Amino acid sequence: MHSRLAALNEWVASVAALTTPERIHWCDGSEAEDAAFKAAMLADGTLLALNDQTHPGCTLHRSHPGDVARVEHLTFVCTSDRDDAGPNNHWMAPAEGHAKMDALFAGCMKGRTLYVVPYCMGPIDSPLARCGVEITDSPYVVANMRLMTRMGSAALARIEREGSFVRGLHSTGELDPDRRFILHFPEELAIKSYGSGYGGNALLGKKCHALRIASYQARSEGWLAEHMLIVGIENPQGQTHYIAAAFPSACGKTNLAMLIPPEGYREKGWKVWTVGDDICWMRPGADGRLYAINPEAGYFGVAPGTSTATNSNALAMLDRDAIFTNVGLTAENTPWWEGLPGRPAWDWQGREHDPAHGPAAHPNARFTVSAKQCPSYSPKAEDPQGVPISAIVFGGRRAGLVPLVFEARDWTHGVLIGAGMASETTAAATGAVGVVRRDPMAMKPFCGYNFADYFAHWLSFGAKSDTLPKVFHVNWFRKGSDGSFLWPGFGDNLRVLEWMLKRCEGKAGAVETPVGRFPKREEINLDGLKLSEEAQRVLFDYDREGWQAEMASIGEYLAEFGPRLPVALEAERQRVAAALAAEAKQAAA
Ligand code: OXD
Ligand code: MN
Repeated sequence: MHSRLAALNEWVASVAALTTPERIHWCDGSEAEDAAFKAAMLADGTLLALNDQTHPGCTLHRSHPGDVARVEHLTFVCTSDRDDAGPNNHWMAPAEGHAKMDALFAGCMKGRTLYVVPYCMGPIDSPLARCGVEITDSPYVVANMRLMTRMGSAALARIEREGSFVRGLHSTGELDPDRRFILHFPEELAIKSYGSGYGGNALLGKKCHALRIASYQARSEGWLAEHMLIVGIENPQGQTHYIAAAFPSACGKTNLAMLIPPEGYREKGWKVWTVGDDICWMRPGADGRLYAINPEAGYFGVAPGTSTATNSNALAMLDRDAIFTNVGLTAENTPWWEGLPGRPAWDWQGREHDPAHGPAAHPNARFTVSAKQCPSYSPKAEDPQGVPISAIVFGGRRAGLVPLVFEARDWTHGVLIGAGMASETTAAATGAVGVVRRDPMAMKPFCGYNFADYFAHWLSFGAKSDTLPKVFHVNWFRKGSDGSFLWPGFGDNLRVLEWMLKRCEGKAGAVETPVGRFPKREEINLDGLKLSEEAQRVLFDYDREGWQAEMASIGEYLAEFGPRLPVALEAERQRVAAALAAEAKQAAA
């Protein structure tokens, strides 16, 4: 008996009876415990020590080469009614799911330690936070959960007080891709994950709890659990506006959350405050505004491409007490990935680096680090009430059509823009990279229920408040005729955020089009930027014919949700499509 909560003790006992571990360890989250786990992992090779002079407390983990990313095709939502999971999820009946997983879990922890990991998603004293317990046989997962969540005794005390918690059961199993499944039982607030030790498959607080289970819970409780960064932008007058932005995996959320103001902005006093880089839980406050917390306590960021030019805040936080996964190494035993200066000596699999084997770091190589180490970490990130959101931003990787920025005319239109989002796939999930797919609100892999109901839930906020955030869409990834990116991105994205915040304050104009409000070009500050003639034209371009085709394609996608799709969403799409058609007719006349 290790908890005052009988339900927790009983669950741990039943899992132990199924998985037959050699010993059970209840994690308290203390430094001493962490040090002991790390020492054991360094001794058995699970972790490798890095250069203690340059990277004190940092370690490297090399995952199984076949276990390097999220596995969307092996991820299921198990609701009693198949339609509740929707066409956006793989579905399995709950009884079948439990039977399948319990057969895999039977005896799987023989000779291993079963770790009980109580955690809290969100500031420990926040009414918006929610708790869970992950049972795992991976000490690497425990060490990551300690950085990524508020893990240990304080979380256990809250769980005992509240009496309810999300139950996550995880085993690395044999790391056999044919015996790998990640199942969610939202009606039972339960997760079962087997056969992977990697990231979102194994750190159950992150994608499984904070997005799939939480989105389901949020719907019934009247809030939103989203795949969004949260960033505070402080203007030279000292006012800070908070922006929540949804981009698919590996599309620059971490970089935007930690943006360094470009030259000209810094000197004037612009500052950027990082609240979160991946997940946002928001609910309406008494004033009708949406208040957001970051449920996570750390960053599990994509390493390749992170450099002083793209994200010097991230680099600054990675020189101590970070866990690196699948990066390369220099001859000095420091972490290395594509985008960093210097040369790799070893690749992510521990082989002598040979460009013929591909990049030194796996494209989905990651760092795990406490959020508190981020130089731009917002003091408001610990505020139990959350931060008020002024603007919601949707965006994806789109080589063509989609301009740098446009604004929704109202909430319903904003929901359509989010629902119609598309992006090129990245290495964050197994499967083809660079394929454009619809990824509504960047939640395609993460929504724990039918997208049709999710869109209805989003729409429902429109009637509840008239102080909701403005909604925008951005595209940092537009390409020119020679295939190169037209927008410099990174710090210069602040120029676009500045326009949005001026729009929120009623201080900037816009040009109405059927697909949204485009900026007046002179109102986006491009001073000091050397944009090509093509960039200046294309980044702000409104291609009516292209948008007509896009609206038709969004219509085809939304039709997949059948009669469950909210009428108001399809009506909004038709409104936009009709306005485009009318404009085209007028232009032809
Ligand atoms: C992540 C992801 O790890 O989205 O954040 O894949
Ligand atoms: Mn993510």
